[in-house]
Amino acid sequence: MRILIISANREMNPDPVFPLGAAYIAQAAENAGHETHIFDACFREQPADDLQIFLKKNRYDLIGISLRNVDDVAFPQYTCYLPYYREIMQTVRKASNAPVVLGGSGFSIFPEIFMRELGAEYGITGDGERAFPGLIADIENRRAKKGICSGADIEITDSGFPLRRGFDIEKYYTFSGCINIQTKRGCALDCTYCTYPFLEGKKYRFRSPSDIADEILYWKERDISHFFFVDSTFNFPEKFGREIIREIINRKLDIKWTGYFVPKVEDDDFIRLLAESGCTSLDFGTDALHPETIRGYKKNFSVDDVFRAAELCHTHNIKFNHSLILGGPGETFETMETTISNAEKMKPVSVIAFLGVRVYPQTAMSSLLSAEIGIDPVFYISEHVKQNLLPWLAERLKRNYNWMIPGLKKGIDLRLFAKMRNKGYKGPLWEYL
Ligand code: B12
Ligand code: SF4
Repeated sequence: MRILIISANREMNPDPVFPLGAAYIAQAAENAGHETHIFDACFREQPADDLQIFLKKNRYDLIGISLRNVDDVAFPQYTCYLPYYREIMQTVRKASNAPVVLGGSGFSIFPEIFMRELGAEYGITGDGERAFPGLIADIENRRAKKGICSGADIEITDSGFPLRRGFDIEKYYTFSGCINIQTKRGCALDCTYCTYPFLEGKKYRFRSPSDIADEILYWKERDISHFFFVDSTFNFPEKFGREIIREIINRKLDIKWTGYFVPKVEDDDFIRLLAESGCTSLDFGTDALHPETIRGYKKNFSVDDVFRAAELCHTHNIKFNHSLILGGPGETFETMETTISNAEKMKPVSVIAFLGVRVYPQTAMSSLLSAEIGIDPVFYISEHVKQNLLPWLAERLKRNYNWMIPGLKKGIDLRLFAKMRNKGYKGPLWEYL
């Protein structure tokens, strides 16, 4: 079959992100013997117009659309991407008769609503590598059932890696400052607001460290040396994180890298090894720094753990960012003040603070809301701070120049970010604050 994969995402904040999921399924379709093409909307000014022209020139038997994001989770000034996805879908319908398959993390969170809103023939939730070629085979054999099917959690031990043909790697490397790599899937933890255990499963599925190192080497041979490990938490379980670090060190890969980390470190040696392997910064999923607020989110660390992790980072010269959620369940101005002042004491390079919790249907937090949770985002904000949250934060953080608040556009200057990338800055831009 002639297959087209459309990667619809065009979000540029904090960086344009290479569409790893779309690349995985394109590779899977190619491996199954199908002629696979890519339409990537990311850097296009007029993606719908370009798509129309593209589809008029090329005929496809099946079109897959990858929906990574639903919205930007940025209260109060949020963006919901559904109207744009509708435009893409309408363009596909106008210019092609091919049936459409939807997939991606955004789709997997709201499959029924996306199917209804976009009117696709098929949808696949979860992993696409096996389910997508399976569906193509069923369509070829005329036994495919319309509607949503689940891509059951596949084994990824030695699944290999996508070669990402058809994407503008150079542009992604310039403007996102890295190439992204996934080392495992799953999160066994249970934070009350988080979709990751639902999206990737609660059971860890690990790639082999040598397969990961082979992927790094593949890119190194193409002059790419900065990486982002997209795992939900790179250091949990820490033992697997160590195996990857050792592989990077033993094979002398000589890279720079970053990723998401739980702010809890077993021992000093781990941070030392991280630095030795080329890790330049850790993005801590801290959320809060008041004991009760942390407990409320069911995090697996204490405030003391975070202080210790921060101290070790300073000792080994590794930069770190705290990602925080301000205004969640039980939050008061007092708990928020504790979180902010504790964060300040740790001297992070930067802090990214989200306001309120974007609630998802599959999470424990959804039971706290009576409103319907849909694609247009619903944010939970504690009753104790609802009234004065924005003026209070504006005053409290007015001199915190290294704090970014996506929902207030504080610290976000996309033109400056693009200029920095043009000048060759690599890694997360917050590292340079
Ligand atoms: C790593 C990550 C980031 C990193 C990315 C770094 C990098 N250089 O890659 C950073 C920090 C930059 C980031 C930023 C943001 N992120 Co983010 N991110 C993730 C995370 C943890 C992993 C994404 C990933 O690479 N997965 C690995 C790939 C292989 O998996 P996948 O994309 O899901 O693809 C599989 C399936 O979905 C499926 N599939 C994919 N496409 C298709 C298509 C078809 C047709 C089919 C059949 C199947 C299919 O098959 C694939 C292989 O199995 C996810 C959460 C998660 N666990 O998924 C959030 C997630 C994608 N992010 C999310 C959001 C919101 C954002 C931001 C908007 C937040 C913000 N305001 O800053 C920005 C947007 C950035 C952008 N430009 O788009 C949300 C999206 C949901 C939503 N509410 O919209 C997620 C799901 C987290 C969440 N809150 O639940 N993110
Ligand atoms: S917030 Fe992080 S540690 Fe908690 S469930 Fe989500 S991915 Fe796992």
